Amino acid sequence: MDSERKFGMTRRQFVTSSAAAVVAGSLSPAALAHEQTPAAADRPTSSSPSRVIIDTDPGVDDAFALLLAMRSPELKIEGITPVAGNVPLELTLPNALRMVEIAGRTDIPVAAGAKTPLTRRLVTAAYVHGENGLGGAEFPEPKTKPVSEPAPEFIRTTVRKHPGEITLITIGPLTNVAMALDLDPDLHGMIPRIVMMGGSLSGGNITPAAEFNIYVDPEAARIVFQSGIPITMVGLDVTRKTGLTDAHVRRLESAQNPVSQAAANIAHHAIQHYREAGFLVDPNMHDSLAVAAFLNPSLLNWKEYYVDVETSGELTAGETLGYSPTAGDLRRSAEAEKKAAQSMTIRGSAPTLATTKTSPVLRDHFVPNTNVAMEVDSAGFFELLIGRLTGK
Ligand SMILES: [Ca+2]
Repeated sequence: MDSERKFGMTRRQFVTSSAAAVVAGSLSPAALAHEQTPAAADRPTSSSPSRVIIDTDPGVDDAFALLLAMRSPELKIEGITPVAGNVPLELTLPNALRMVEIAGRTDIPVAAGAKTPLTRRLVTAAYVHGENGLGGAEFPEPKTKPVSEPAPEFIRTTVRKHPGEITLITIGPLTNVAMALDLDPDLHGMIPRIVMMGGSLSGGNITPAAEFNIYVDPEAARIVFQSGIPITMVGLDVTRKTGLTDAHVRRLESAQNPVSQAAANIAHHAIQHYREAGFLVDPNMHDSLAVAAFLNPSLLNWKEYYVDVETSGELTAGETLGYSPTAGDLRRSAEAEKKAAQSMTIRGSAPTLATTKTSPVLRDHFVPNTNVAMEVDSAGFFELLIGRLTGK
């Protein structure tokens, strides 16, 4: 896909103009007025399944997330959109196709996404996911083909077919989503929510500051966080607490269905890969926790923040910053807290001596754009994950 040509302007111009619009406070009032609904309100409770698109870079934990989603009757998966991330697109695309074949769900369209981040060279995580992205677990070449539409166009047309209905579950770098939002200036108003594995308010994994998905394409992440679409962020703050153990693998192996057998195979290789690398912790199930958070938000505790993304830091690009009038050590009375939220300026770094500019003000008062997962019931999560994969 020639993503550069699909942009009306170059990627760099788009990113710059988007960031400038936000700094100047010129985002549409509609975008700013998005009320943050509690995560529990998103739980698919109605009898008809919830429409979702899953944007992914499989990836060991992506494979688990996809299998969990395809085994969850609460979801109507409108499409899967692989993107370059953990490994290059040449691997994430066939890996996604392998998962739909294993789950017997070749009815789900798979649309190939971006090969590179918006403005950066791709950095992969083969050191975690193995050279093939699945921890070295081998599966046959997929026979299924992707649809002809590139992922950003697929996201655009599918959302437009069901405006206000499709939740995006994003478990990779946000390149495809940012490109879809650029293709169609009205699209953000038709997406009720993004449930994201990404970011962290407690330090990164690929750098001390940044979580991998945001690090790979911080410019795309910034566009998404500033889009006005309400975001549910399942970041390292909680996903670090989900370790896949040998006991889980044994349960997966004991179930005689292709999904649990494939999951056991990937899990076995991933744990082996971790041990060989000298890790004393178990592989985290980052991405399947995001799917689980959509299926059952009560597995996690949530707190509202205004989240923004560092894009220009020499050491910190990809860091997610959570602004809240109640963050840190400050404690106020309820009344003072309400006042503080009204008058809380959300600002960037202090201006340097070399410039006459003032400190960039992102918002002149506190408006939360993100529900951030703060704590997780890890045992409850694994019951859901392993239960769905084994069918028991
Ligand atoms: Ca992923």
